[in-house]
Amino acid sequence: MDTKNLGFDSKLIHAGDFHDEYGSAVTPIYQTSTFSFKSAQHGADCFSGKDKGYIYTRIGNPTINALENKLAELENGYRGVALASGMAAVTTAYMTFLEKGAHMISTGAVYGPSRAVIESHFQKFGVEATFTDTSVLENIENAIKPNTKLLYLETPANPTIQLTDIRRASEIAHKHGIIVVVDNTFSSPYLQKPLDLGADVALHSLTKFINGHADIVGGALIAKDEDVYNKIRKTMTYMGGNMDPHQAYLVIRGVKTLSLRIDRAQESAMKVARYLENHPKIEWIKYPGLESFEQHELAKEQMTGFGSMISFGVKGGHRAGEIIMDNVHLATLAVSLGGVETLIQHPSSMTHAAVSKEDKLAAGITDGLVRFSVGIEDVNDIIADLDHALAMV
Ligand code: LCS
Repeated sequence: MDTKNLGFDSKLIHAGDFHDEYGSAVTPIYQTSTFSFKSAQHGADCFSGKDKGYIYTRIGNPTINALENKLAELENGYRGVALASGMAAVTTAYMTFLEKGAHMISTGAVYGPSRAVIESHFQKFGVEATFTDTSVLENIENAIKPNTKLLYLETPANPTIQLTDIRRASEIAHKHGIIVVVDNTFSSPYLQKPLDLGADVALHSLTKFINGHADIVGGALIAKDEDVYNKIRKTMTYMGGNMDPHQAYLVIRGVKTLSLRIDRAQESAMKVARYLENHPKIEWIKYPGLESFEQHELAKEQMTGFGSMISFGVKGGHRAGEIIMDNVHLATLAVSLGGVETLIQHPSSMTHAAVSKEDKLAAGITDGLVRFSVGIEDVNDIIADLDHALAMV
């Protein structure tokens, strides 16, 4: 079925999917590492590209390709590459667009390991990086050098929820021939489409909203055109960060309910955010849906919804945050986000522990910051849980 002209919800269900010769209702799992050739000539033709037949699962697999095609349609991209984890997607993007002596500019408040891997691994190959507050466009302009090859944006950023204007940042980068990669994990294509806003690649930790059920780890890169796609595919195939067919099958299953899950979670997140905003023990709160959020207008411009990620600080700093985390019962104290269950965590000592204290503070990741991922439980239960924990402070 040609799904290109269908609506987003229909694409969630049908895009990329195929039915086998038995009429399977869903895309089957091709749990095989390799594929037999019909003849020696056929094998040679598959390798030369003359025949599009499958060769080996690291290079390509029908179940994995079905997911890649679905994600590409959801992001309005050319094609996608699925990977073993979100970090495999991050490092594959870095490997593809950086080289010896290259410089990259990145949002300062990115997921901790997305920053730490540059400092711990890529710098030893001569890569330089500037981590800056990309919500201020002049910071991007000022950071550009003759050797800048990559602008890496995370918006909303983990865990500060800071937004970067994807359209204007991409315009600046493209004037200098710089590739733009946007980590779209916090929004998913249901709420934000980086490629439509001018980026070259949309990146995902599929572990989060897209799979949505906290039962797999996965990642993806979706390219805006064939040239960018071919470069990414080649890096993934050589580096070997491919997804597994069973993992792909679970993501295909999980993503079908993406819009239903996000609709519920963000409706609840708005109520939770209003509750926290009015609570006397809350010092500050960041949620793009609140009028008090300083980039509320940008959120309305580039996102179609405000998502379900909230950051807040409790009066009393880190110790007060610890009391909340130790006294919630419905919310699970765990890293990750974007699943059907509500999660709470402390970025400074958990997800961003690998980033130095000075760099964390410069990026706005303070000791008192608590991150809350609103799930799809009854919102009254989520608020009652927070209310009980806040009473303990
Ligand atoms: N990008 C973002 C924005 C993320 O939040 C994460 C993981 C990744 C990339 C990496 O994806 P993974 O390899 O884990 O699939 N974020 C996590 C977090 O905030 N808590 O635990 C993992």
